[in-house]
Formats: sequence, structure tokens, C-alpha cells
Amino acid sequence: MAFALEDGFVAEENRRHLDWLEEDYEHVGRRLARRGLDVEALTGLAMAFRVAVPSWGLGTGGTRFARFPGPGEPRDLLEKIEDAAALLTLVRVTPGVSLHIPWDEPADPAELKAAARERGLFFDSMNSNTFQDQPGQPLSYKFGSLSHSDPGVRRQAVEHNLHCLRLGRALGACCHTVWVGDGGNFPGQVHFRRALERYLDSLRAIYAALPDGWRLFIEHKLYEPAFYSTVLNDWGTSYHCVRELGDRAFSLVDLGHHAPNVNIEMIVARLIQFGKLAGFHFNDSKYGDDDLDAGSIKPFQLFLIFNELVDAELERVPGFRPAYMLDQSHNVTDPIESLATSATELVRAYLQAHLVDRHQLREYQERNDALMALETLRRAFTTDVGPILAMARHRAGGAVDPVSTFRASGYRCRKAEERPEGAARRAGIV
Ligand code: LRH
Ligand code: MN
Repeated sequence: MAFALEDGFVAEENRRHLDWLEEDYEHVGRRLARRGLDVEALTGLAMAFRVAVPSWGLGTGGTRFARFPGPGEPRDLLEKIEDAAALLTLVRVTPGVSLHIPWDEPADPAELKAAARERGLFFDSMNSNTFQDQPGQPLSYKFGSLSHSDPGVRRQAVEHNLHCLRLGRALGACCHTVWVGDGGNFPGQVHFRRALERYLDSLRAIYAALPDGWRLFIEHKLYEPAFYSTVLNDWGTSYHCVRELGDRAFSLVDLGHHAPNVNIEMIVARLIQFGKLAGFHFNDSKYGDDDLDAGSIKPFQLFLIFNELVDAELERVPGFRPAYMLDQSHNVTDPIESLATSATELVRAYLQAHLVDRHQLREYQERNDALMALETLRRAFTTDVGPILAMARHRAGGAVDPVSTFRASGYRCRKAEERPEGAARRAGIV
């Protein structure tokens, strides 16, 4: 019987924290009450927050230089599901799992769906992969996929996406995410307008096969693996494409897919206003698409993004239904610990955005009082909501302190015994 992180163990560990938690929770409650804020309502919001986990983030990630797998790595889909269940036991906000095909091609979809459901998990977005060639694949994606100059390659790539849709239906997923690495490394290599037209044409074939009730997400990216031009390079091009495709197509924002210093929160506001925000691949970065842990490098930017999201949520903007997903590469940390702390940083930014006095902010904006407008946001961002996050996890049956509870459980050591080294199959990126 595979070792699992039990609710009872988590509750046992929590008992060591309850005294200070109650005290700190009371204190933050009193402070927020003075600002007209209800700590119980905020705790409810934290408990209701949801973010999907990338199956490819449960194994150790790497770079083009190397990957250093850790002990007890998940070697197959079922072991990734075990680890996603352990994460859910700790933080309680991650029941959804995003799959990447063919990295996660299940032998038996029904068996996989059942294995997930019995652990309180479900499948969120499907993700296609036409940025790598698979063994025995007739035509190569070396020079692109959905935008390739060869109609045969485009058909092969479209067929792969249709396969992902069929699989996703069997697994009970609800949306499909398309990211392609198509582009060029040198000026002149790719005709920008014809390549985009071919890409859009291929997407039309995928959109036409979208199961009822599903949404199609397309993901723009400035560069990599192409280093001069990328066919879907920015949000503007993405917005044009989803407008062309139809009501069930939306633009997904991966935080790492923008040039340094781009105002991502403003792109989010635009896509909300245009009714075309799919949702997010949350992560963080210092330079390129570093896929670092969310909130680890630019926590204020993460807060400002959630400030736009909460503003739209409170205004009940029509059609506003963003899908939150993590998309990270855990090269030097335990994937479960990174996913637990990253999920927590998203809930933190979301809660802090709910602390913004939006009535006051609007007044300052109308009066062009720039400094007090900034101060209004800063006051929310600098409010410690840690006790509320911990209380929300505790009330939901999760861990007051996820990382210390995970380490105290010895989960990874037990998995190292259960999952002997060397048998690990490539579980995702590189
Ligand atoms: C591309 C990307 C995309 C995935 C991949 C794993 O950089 O963000 O979302 O398919 O990472
Ligand atoms: Mn992504």
C-alpha cells in the first residue's frame, strides 16, 4: 500500500500551532475590523480559492543544461496523482490537475479518472504538445506545428489537439490550452503574416471540435524556443485570434511569457475589459521564462494582478471566469513544497487585493491624488494576512504550516523507498 499523507497526521501536527494561530487570528481580526473588514468573510474567501496544479510540475524540472531529479520522484501518472493528493491534503486549494499530452497519456482514462476522484482530485485543463517530436512521429515539428508551411505537419498537429480533446472528455476536463513554440531564429526565416494566418486556420479546426461547454485557451509567449520571432508573441495577437475564433476562445496569460518590465497587470485589465481573459499560468521570473515559484521574485506585481482580478470580481464584470493554474519548473526545490508555498502566495495576493478600500481608491483616482492612490494599494499589500491563510487551511482540514508538516511526515523519504531511482521516466520539461 503506497504511503499517503493522512488528514489525521495533519490535524496532529496542527495541534502544535493552534495557540499562536488563535491569538494571531484574533489580533489581525481586530485590526481589520477597525478598517471595516470582516476577518471571517476573508477566511471564507481564502477557503474558496482554487488553483490547478501542473502535472509536469510534480517532478523535478530542469534546464537545457541539466536536470537533477530528487529522491522519490513520481515515475508515472499515478504517482503524480499521489503527490497531487498529498499537496491537496496540505493546502486544500488545489483539487484540479492540468495534464500535458503525451507526457501524461493515460493507458486507461477511466481508471485514471477514478484514481483521481477517490483522492478528491479532478482534471482541469488539457495541454497539447506540438513542440517536441515523439518516437515514430511521421512529420517533425522542428520548423513549427500549427503554423508550419507544410499542410501535412499542420494536419498532424491539429489531429494531436483533437486527440487531447477526446481524451479530456473521457477524463472530465473542461478546457484545452494550446501553446506552440512556432517561430523563427533569424530575420527572413518566417513570413510573419502568412505564418499567423496558417496558425489561426489550424486553431479554427481545433475550435470547431471543442466539446460542448469547453473553453479553448491560447497562450502567447515572447520568445523561446524560437529566438527571433514567435507566431503568437503577445497578448494583442492572442486577442485578435480569440476574437476571430469565437465566444469560447480566450487568451491565457503565463506571467513568464513577457519581456522584462512589461505591465502585465495592465494586460490583464485589458483582457478583462474585452471579455477575453482565459486565466493564468502563474509563476515568477527574474529574466526570461524562468518558471520560478509564484510570488518569489515580484510579489508586488502578483498583488497588482490580483488587484485587477478582484476589482472585476467585485464589479461582477460579465463573463469574468478566469482559470487559475500554476506552471512552474522546480529545479532545486521539492516540487510539493514549492507548489504548496506557491499556492499560498496566490491566496495571499488574492486576499490582500480584497483589503483594498476601492471606494477610497476611486476617490483618489478621480481627484488625481496619485500618492494616496498608491498608498491605498500599498496599505493592502503590506497587511499581514498570514494568520488568515493558516486559519483557512486549518478549517478546511489542511496544514497550518504546510512545509513543516510535509517534512515531519517523511513523505518524500517514504516515496524514495517506494520509487527506486533509475526507473524514472521523463516526467515533463527536459
Ligand atoms: C511554455 C509553457 C506552456 C507549457 C509548457 C510546459 O513555456 O509555459 O504553458 O505547455 O510551458
Ligand atoms: Mn505556461
